[in-house]
Amino acid sequence: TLEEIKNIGFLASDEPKNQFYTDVIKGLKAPQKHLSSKYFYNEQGDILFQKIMNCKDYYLTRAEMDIFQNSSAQLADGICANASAFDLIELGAGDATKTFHLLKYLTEQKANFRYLPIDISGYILDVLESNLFASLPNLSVCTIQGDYFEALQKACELSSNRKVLLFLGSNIGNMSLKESLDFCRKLSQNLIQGDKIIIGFDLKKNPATILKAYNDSEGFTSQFNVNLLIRINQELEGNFDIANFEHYQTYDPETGACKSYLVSLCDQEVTIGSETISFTQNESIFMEVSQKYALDEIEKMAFESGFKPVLNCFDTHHYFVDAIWEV
Ligand code: AVI
Repeated sequence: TLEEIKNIGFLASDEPKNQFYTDVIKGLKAPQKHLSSKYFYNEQGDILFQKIMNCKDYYLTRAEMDIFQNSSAQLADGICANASAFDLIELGAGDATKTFHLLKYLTEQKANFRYLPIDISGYILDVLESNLFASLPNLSVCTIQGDYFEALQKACELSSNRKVLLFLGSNIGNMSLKESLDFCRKLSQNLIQGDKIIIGFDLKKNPATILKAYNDSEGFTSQFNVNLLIRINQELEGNFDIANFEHYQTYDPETGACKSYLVSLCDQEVTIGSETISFTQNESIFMEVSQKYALDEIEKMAFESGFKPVLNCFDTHHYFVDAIWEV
């Protein structure tokens, strides 16, 4: 039932805080220091990500918005919205501003579906739920806070409807190539024949356009990265001096990997709880990958993970693709 699904949120949000501590210490003690970008999204991180999405250099959100604003009918056709009752389950829904256009179209078409947005941020889900209630009062919504798979598995166990997953925003780009393949395999294993997924990929394009999106002139991406150090200070008794770190972004057009780092500007020691981490001048912390794809790489990923490609929807500039795959 929807009530049972809702309870998953409580389980997921009880994840022990020391998982964050363990991951941070492990990452900062590795030969190449690294932190996980999944920890970017505290309340301040959500605010900064909103600013990134609205800034002129970050084209991804506008490109995918273009697809949802102008091709919702095509997307609805691709997922066979009128064929049978289905659950539209969105992984990492955020504020669902793009999905809103599809939800509106489906509601107008009287499609028989429920919307189950999953997100790690309870704050964003609360905002989403009240916005949807105000704008689409007839839509059946059940928000689920938590980790993608925990929440998805439970949602799949508890519902016998056909499933359509949404995994938008190039969130898949924040995984390594191996992780993304494993992730898609796990998705297809949680689905059954006839279920579908709409998955958003940022496409390879002029390298300068990509680099600019992650080196925005307003400095939001830099703040977004540094915010994780501030979060460690606040939540894990850290003492990072953020003035001693600088954001550095790379893009490799051969591999499509766009990577962000924080570089230590001096030799320094940072304590986090009972641990001390030493940095040499110019040593980097790898923060995040935002992988860019070619269409043939996307198709290959579909087949290798147990899906068949159905349809590709593009924005006007062909910067971005929402691919529909079927199990
Ligand atoms: C959420 N994700 C798809 C964003 C991206 O483009 O990789 C996160 C982000 N990092 C820096 N800017 C935006």
